[in-house]
Amino acid sequence: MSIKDSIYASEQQVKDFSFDQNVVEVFPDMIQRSVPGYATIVSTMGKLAGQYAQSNSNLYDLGCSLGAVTLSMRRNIRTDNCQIIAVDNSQAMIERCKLHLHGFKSDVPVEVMLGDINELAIENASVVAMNFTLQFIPHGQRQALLEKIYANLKPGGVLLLSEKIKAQNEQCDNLLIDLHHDFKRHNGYSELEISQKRTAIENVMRPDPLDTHFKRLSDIGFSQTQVWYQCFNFCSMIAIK
Ligand code: GEK
Repeated sequence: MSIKDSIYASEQQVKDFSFDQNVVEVFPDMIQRSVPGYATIVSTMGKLAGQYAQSNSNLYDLGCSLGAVTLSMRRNIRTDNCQIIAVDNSQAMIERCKLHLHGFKSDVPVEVMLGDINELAIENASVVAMNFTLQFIPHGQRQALLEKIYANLKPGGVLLLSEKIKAQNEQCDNLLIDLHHDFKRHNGYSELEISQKRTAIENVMRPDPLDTHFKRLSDIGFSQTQVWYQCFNFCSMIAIK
């Protein structure tokens, strides 16, 4: 059972958001109540991974947090000789992720690694999943990270990319932000929690517009990019090499 997120329930001097022990404790509740469609996105990413996994290859979960996508991919892999590599640069997340994954049995090997995905060697990949992780990478490093992923994907391999996005203009962006805040209110977050979380996250999470994602992925060489899920300013894409 997950613990209820009340990190921003009391008025406080808001610091920049970080994936520390306090966040780890409440993370499943936090992400479920904050990201529209999170459960659908995670389960569909697993199905897509099952569809695109190639034998004798690696599947990556970059910014794995507690390993939700790793678990979902692991449940769906029917191909021979695949392994999953799950990486996060938060020590607290990685420790809890290991515990979490050990709670479920599977024949698919999983390596859980503490590390910065910008420094990670990606090899022989058929599927690379980034579920709401790229948005935390500084803008100047996004292109190089995606180029590295593309270069080490096998032909026919896929990038599964979920992101919070910015709308084209301020009016539409405000509309999507309002709808998202309404979703959070509906899930029990107070006005104070919504506004303090917004302050905490604004310096660390910087969404790109959908056009920027499409152009970057196509410039890098991906032959097809398709949005398969969007609700308000949250979307999930598949990019095929
Ligand atoms: C899920 N995918 O539940 N290197 C490695 N990890 C990083 C880096 C980096 N440079 N920067 C951020 N992270 C998960 C949810 S959460 C999204 C992903 C959210 C990690 C960070 O520590 C955190 O665990 C994760 O990326 C982002 O399906 O909370 O909105």
